[in-house]
Amino acid sequence: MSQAPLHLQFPPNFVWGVATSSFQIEGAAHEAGKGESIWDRFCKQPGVIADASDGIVACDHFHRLEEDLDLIASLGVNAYRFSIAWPRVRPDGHGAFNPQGLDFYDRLVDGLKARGIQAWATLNHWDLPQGLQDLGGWNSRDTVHRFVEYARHVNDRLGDRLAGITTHNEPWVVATLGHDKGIFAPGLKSRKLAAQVSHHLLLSHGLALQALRADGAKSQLGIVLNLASTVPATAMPADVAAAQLADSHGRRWYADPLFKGEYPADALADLGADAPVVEAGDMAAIAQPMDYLGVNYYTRSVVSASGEEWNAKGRGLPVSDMDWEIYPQGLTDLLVLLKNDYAALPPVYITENGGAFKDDQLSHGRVQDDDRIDYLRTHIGAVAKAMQQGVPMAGYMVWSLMDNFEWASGYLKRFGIVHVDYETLARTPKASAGWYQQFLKDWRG
Ligand code: PNW
Repeated sequence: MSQAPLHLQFPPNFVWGVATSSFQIEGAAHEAGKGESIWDRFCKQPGVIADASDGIVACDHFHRLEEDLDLIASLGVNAYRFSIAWPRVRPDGHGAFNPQGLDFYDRLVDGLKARGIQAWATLNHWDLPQGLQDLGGWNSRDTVHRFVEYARHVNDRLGDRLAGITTHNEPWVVATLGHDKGIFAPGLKSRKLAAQVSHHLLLSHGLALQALRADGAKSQLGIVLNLASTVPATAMPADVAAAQLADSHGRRWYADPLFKGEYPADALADLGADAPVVEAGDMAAIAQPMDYLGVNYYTRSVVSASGEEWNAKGRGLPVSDMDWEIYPQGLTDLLVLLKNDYAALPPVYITENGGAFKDDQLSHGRVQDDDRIDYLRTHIGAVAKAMQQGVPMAGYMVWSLMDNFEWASGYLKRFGIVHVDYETLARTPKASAGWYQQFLKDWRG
């Protein structure tokens, strides 16, 4: 089958962007009245961050805003996805709002507007105010209401210039990696806690959407889920069943409430006494219609009944520097599955896609990251393929604009299309940035 060149497969109104998050790039952890976040606190725990680093300086984006805005513009993207640090806006999460808390984002949003770039703001990319954690964090139903207050405050001040507002980034990661596995902040280890946290995250999403709509919000409103295409390791019935249950705990646990107003029965049964407390009206609130769904895709998930980890590298399959299998077909499969499973599926944005690679070394002032170029090209191709199969695709954003604090991996894993030298904080566009720039130039025609 002959195919048109990749750039011709996307319509003129397609949204192309790069993405970041506040804790991973901003630094200025104790400036301009910012309060402590659970990630500031978590990083102080010995042994939890691979290089024992933190986000106190990170990429120093807070002090390099103009330079970074020019960098974003130089790529030729028409959208930038960033997140707002909740503890900058309301330092302890429940007391007084910080009067200067949104000044930085005000300048960011104006700077994007001046450059003709859409602003897509995420309200919660994991940096919960520590003051709320001290009151129970996402396990407490009160946090749901504090989130709605914060969302309304942001919308009042910035909403007129935001193309999109995302309530939460990857609630599965917050619930499961933060509250069950304990490898992300706040570092807790209880399946029951994680289940309640997931429900409160979803509920706060729904209530925030209701409140923002009542306030007359003009931005597109939605949520971002991390999703993998989940397949059994073999055709054995036990593996098939295990993959189905894993898909229910990962994808359907979030997408079913959002689009069908109910938790998947098999995951609920599997949780048993660990299932969350759900109050009357919660499920209807969660199922507010959304203007879009954001999907973060990195790899597929291969599941076996034995619970054994699928070792893609050991099998000679291509992997990134995170040892995540590089599998673009999984993105097409996932998107088609979403279309088939959810009649109410709104426009879909890939809000994160990218990788950390071993060829990220700066040498003679250049980073020749051919692996990343391959990754981006094939995954953008996978998006085009999904679109041809009727999935309502609306945009694609690369993770990430620049190398940054990769959570438990610290600064050891680099996802940027722009290299950051953590000694000098100099930014150097990698070969992949040049590739993306040229791709977008071709697309604009
Ligand atoms: C996402 N997992 O995190 C986040 O949204 C980004 O902040 C992050 O930098 C990026 O992906 C790369 O990791 C994830 O283990 C972290 O399944 C871990 C997982 C998924 C997503």
